[in-house]
Amino acid sequence: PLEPVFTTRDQGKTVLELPDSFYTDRYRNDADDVSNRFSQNVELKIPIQELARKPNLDFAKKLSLKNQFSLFNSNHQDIAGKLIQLFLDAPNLKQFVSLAAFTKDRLNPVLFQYAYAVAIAHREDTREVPITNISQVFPGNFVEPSALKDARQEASVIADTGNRVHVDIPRNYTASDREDEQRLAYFREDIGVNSHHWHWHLVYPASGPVAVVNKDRRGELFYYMHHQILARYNTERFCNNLKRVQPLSNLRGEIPEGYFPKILSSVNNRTYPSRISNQLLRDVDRPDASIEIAEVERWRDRVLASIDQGFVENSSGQRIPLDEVTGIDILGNLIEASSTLSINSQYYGNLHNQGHTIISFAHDPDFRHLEEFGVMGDVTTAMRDPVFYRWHTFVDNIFNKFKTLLDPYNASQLGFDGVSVDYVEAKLGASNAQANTLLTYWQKSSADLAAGLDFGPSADGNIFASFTHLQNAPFTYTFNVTNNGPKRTGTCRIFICPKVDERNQPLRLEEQRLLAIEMDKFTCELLPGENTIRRESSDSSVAIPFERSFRPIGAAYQPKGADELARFRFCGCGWPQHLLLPKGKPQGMLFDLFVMISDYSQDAVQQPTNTPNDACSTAYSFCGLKDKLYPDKRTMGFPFDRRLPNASLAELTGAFSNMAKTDLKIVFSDRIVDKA
Ligand code: CUO
Repeated sequence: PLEPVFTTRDQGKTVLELPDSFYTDRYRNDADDVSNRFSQNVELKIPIQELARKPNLDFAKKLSLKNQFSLFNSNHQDIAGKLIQLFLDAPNLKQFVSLAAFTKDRLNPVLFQYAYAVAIAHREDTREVPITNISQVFPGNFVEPSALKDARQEASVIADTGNRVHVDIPRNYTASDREDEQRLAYFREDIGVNSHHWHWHLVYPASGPVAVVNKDRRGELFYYMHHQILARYNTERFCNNLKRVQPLSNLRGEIPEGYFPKILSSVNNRTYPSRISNQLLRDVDRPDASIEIAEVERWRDRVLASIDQGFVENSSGQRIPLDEVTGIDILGNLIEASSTLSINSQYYGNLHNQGHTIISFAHDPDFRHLEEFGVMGDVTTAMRDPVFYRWHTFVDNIFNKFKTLLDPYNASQLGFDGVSVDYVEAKLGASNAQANTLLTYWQKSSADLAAGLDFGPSADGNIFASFTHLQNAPFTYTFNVTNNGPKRTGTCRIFICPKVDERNQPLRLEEQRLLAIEMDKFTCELLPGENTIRRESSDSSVAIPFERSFRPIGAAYQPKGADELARFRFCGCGWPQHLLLPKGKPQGMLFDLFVMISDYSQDAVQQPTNTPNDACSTAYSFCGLKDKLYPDKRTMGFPFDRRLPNASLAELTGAFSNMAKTDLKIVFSDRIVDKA
């Protein structure tokens, strides 16, 4: 019998030479150019082991190779959980590779890709293995399809020249400017935004083996990461003269926002279904999903009632108090819901996930047109749709309601005796730059999408997609801090808050705190006397650089040293650095730049010993640390996650010497800098 063999071309592209049970095998004796792709022309052949035991894959039967796979669908979640378990159970690396090869072509490709990536992220023996960015595996989910057609034509023409093909992804291709929501398309359809979201849900699966799902403060991070996305989105709306997102609280009304994604599904070569303007939601009754709106409403009411009562009930009827430390974590897992961690999924249901499901099937709720779900059904694509932010605002409001019922922070929680922040600024690198004026602009960049494009003879890493995205000029924070005490450690927390809304009306502190954007968080040593703290914007604890998400053009990027290499390889979770700042306005838009230094002795987390050093999770504010506890003991979003004792931000910083703020102006320049 044939021994399965991996064949590897340059640029790490891997294809399989397959035994006869694989469907790709059909191509073997077809035209030369096709068979070449699977056999000859290879630099390296890696034999793989026979499987010790062939797995029974019947558990995945319900999801055919051509169905869309959704992480919001409970059946699909179950299937994924079993596949992840199977991958984790492989006794060693060789058997894991064989198992991956065996399952890859037998299972739904998106299911496979998800479970395989989760397994790589969680197996001990694959710590060093890179997870290819989702935009590179399934570029159709990110790129306007006519651009792919251009690429296919180009690829066949330049097959032998070795020139790189540049495919231009057009801007503003999903709607015209008749649609107000289109002003935010650059944010919603950003490749970095969507791949971050995919990666986050990969690192924090909602179901599956407990060891994989049960991560420190997972539910709280579900709340906080999505809350921060909304703070950023709302602020971005102000920059574009749009009002805050209205929560989708009423599932019985029309949804004014339509969305026509025009991107390809990864499984059936169709474009994702669209949702017309003013669509009504209906009960979903399909072979692949069934959920009544009334059921979701019932779950919503139960969750809200529990928040009012201050406790939830677990499945044996015990009351679990929703306290200020663990309450948000319990609610996060129960509202999302994580089927593995929800305290009582029978009673509280699956509120957030089933909302995604109902919305994603709005165009064909009873399967009469044989249509699959829209972009809201998939974590890879959901953030493209304006309704994503409406649904998540509804979810976020539930969390915020809980937080609002807690006591406001008091002086002992907020203060840091003897520490005073005397001066704060943020400044661009140029020597003549003005303090506290920052700059955004458009930039054209390239990403290599070849891993997911199989275009015949030249499909060997030669396809680059150029796209235009928002960018910010790098800047440095400088803070002067006086420490009237012994040497000690602080945690420096940096936020920016919009000062006014879309109509130029000043925002109250209670509104500002819900819109506060976390920019960075890091520990700092404070010597007695005066200290100057400097920090680069590129070191942000929320963001990752462009190079981390995509293989950059040519050989230009060479990671320096083992540490950087490790980071480059497997760290795709993190907000894209190019969207670290909101866009601002051409005439400049004012923000409050807020800095707080809290007492590290109250923030510190004792990490378990013997956890391997983690080069990866530099965006720990949003993504945590791999295999470790969340590295900040305060509740996420501190100090803006709860009500504050003062009437305005100026009063707050006036009352606490360890806080300071300054006006920050963000100026947007409407020109495109071409890096592609
Ligand atoms: Cu990330 Cu709704 O949780 O998409």
